[in-house]
Amino acid sequence: MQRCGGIATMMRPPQVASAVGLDVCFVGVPFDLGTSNRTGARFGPRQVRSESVLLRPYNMATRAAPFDSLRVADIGDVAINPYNLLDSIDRIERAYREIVSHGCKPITLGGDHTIALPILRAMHARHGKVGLIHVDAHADVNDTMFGEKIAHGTPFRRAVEGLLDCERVVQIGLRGTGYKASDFDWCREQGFRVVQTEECWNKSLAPLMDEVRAQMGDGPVYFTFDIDGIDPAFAPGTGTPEIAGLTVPQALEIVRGAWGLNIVGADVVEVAPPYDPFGTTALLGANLAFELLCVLPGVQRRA
Ligand SMILES: [Mn+2]
Repeated sequence: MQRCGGIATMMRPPQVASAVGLDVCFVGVPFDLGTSNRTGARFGPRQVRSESVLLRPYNMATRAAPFDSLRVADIGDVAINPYNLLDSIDRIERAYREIVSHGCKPITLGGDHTIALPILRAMHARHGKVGLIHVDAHADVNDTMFGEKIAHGTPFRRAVEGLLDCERVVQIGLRGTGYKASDFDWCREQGFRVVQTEECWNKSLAPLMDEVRAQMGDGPVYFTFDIDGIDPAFAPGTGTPEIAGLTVPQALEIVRGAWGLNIVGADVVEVAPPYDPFGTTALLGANLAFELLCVLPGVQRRA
């Protein structure tokens, strides 16, 4: 792992060199070679860490106290190869295989969504096929992009090819314009539940999450949160924004609604600081990473 180099660690917990002895690690993946539109997500980890210094250790809504029962630290960034996408993907997978080999659950700060593929490969190596809670404006199930099998719009197509328990996949917040009108139907044909953003407008998502918990059952679940699932009014700092997205309270309902599941890892991806002049998107990303920490198995809730 690379050192954070004078930049704040995530929520200012200790920075350590590896996942040995940790229950949970924050880890950055400063990679955006897979973006199709605006680059800049490589700067996400450092800006999310910077904004995270405002966060305090207790969740005032759920009373979750993650630092009271879990050993949590920031292990820095995965050293990617900025000149080679495929080599970077291999480096990321190796880094995550190492993390999970110690029984440590990673909470990743991305990075574009391409990184979900090597992370899921490492999750699969440890846990077998996993369920997936996927919040995003996009399905990210293209077979190829410009002929390339690995890009930020293809990770879940690749993951269907052996990494996912497709009956335990939910995609929430999908919207916008597509390459074909049937784009999201492919997901449904695989067994995914697809909740397009129009189904989410103007209502609480707590009832949806009751159903998602039943869908996920007791098996391992990976939680991937693309910040562009949230409306660009709240999260402008991202590479592929789409209008009419989720609200921040809905995002919190989704994450908090994952409480009790067997979550084996999580990420917040696609925060792109060059389009985030006031740091609000990175601040939101930091809070979502904390909220994800708060629903991991083993976190206690104070009376
Ligand atoms: Mn997206």
